[in-house]
Amino acid sequence: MDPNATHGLWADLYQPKLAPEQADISILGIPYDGAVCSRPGAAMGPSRMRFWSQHLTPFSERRIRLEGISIADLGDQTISDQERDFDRVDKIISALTNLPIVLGGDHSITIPVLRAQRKRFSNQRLGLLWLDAHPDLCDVFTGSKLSHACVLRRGLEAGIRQEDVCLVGLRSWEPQEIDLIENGAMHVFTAAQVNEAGIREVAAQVVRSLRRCEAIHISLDIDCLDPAYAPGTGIPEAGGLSTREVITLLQSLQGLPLVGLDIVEVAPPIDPSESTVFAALKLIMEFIALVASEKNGKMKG
Ligand SMILES: [Mn+2]
Repeated sequence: MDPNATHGLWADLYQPKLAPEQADISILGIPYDGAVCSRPGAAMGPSRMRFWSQHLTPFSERRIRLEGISIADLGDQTISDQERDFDRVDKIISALTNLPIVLGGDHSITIPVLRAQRKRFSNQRLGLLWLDAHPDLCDVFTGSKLSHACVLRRGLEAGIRQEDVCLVGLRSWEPQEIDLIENGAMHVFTAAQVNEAGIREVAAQVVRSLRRCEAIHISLDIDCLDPAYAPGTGIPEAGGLSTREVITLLQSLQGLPLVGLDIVEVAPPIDPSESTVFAALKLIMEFIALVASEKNGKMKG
């Protein structure tokens, strides 16, 4: 912990005495970057996000008070054998009674997250908002089905319907992904389309698509952002979204039935200014603000 911290863990929202099942949100770190092809470092993501979370205030940027939200931090789950340990993560998340925020790690850690969410909401239509430079739709990549380039493909296999997936920020493709992107039923919004149409228009289309869903998970690869805003990531893809655009997109989800977030590919060792860690934390706090507004609204209503 940081002796110079201005706030407690998770902007004072962490309540160590609260039983995890009584908290609104469970935070789980998965410090694993064994599925990347180059430039590792995302394994350090959870610890740096926790560290700097003690310097955040319990407000959203629009001054929504977050203090009514309680967070249980379940610590980290170590991955040494992907297949075996992903099953363990799947079981942990499947058993949660509150809303998970999962900290990567490389994007492969989202594979058990999507499987677990699919099970938790098995009787409901599960939507997925996928914020990423990459669609991660490869079947096999560098010899592995559990590569960080195969995550969404595994999610579809777990039963998430293509028409309930919105991808925003895309700008890089593998040959084996093209057929699904061009001929599939997913809603694709490239970074270029966001630039041309404007984020408010794209956000409106995303909301229109996801409104049909009864539960919505967000998978946020920090490389959806332009490397100008998030240079500390394994594959910094030029031509990306601004932090401002992603905040606006998140804020426009107000009122939708959000059930979880994972935030991945934040790689502190290649992020000398740590601005990428802070960008991730900003987006997490804006997500928590959505949860807080929903809770406040329910209490009033
Ligand atoms: Mn990516």
